[in-house]
Amino acid sequence: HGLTTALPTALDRGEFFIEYQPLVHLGDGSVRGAEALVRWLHPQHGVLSPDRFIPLAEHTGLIVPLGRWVLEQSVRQARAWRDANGGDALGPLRINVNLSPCQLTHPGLVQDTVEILERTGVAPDALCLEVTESALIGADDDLLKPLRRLAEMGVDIALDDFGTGYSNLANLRRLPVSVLKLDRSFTQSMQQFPADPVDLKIVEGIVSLAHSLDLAVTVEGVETGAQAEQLRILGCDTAQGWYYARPGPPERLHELALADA
Ligand code: G
Ligand code: G
Ligand code: MN
Ligand code: NA
Repeated sequence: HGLTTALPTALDRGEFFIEYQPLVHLGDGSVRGAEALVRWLHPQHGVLSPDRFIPLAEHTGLIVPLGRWVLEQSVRQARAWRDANGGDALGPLRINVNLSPCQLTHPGLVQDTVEILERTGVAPDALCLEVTESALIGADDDLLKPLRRLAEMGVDIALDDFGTGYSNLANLRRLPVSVLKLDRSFTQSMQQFPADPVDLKIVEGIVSLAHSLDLAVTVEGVETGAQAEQLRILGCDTAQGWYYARPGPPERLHELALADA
């Protein structure tokens, strides 16, 4: 239908843009970075969320050039924040970028990433690539190789939507990941006070396992101060959610980072 025919030329027409949602340190509340979230400003339908067009982009193959564009824009933005901070005076703001499974199997991933980091002068450890847990289920060595290469360079790999059903905790050891992003459903179950005791135990167990494997834990979908406090007590490291900020323009992220410096 309409979206399918408009999608292939949307990139050339400059109709995509990126919003940034802060990642906040749960211990001290400081802004540590942001996740890049792509949107499509469609000439007739207005702003479309990625759920509306990422599956289409994956199906048509546009996800490879679109994903490369998102990566380049986001890393450029991280560089711009750094420059606006007078170097890293406020501490480096890190950038998280989502990777679709199709990008993982595309042979240009490592080289494109290296080139973008070199062109922008951004250090690999300022970049975190988010891959969903389901994309890596049963992943063979060929699929993991590019991620391993990137991890060896210092790029962080995060397992997104972690805990949504397929988790094989033993499998974690063989994945080149350094961050677990706990799925929003865990945060939602911290809504009631006291939270469900079984959910508390599960999160406690995941955090303890993650830390014992040297992985950091990020929580998504934090909407209230009570959730943030509960997750902080459970030992989670970083949080993201409407309680802190909705996804927004890059200037907003910089204001938030300055405000708490
Ligand atoms: O806030 P939001 O509606 O933006 O995100 C919806 C979903 O779209 C999330 O699962 C997010 O991971 C995904 N998403 C957002 N931006 C990108 C992107 O640049 N690439 C890919 N592959 N997924 C994205
Ligand atoms: O990559 P991922 O699937 O985790 O993308 C994050 C998604 O979560 C985006 O759609 C983003 O807009 C959404 N989101 C971010 N913060 C919140 C929140 O506090 N509550 C809810 N319900 N959704 C959120
Ligand atoms: Mn994500
Ligand atoms: Na997620």
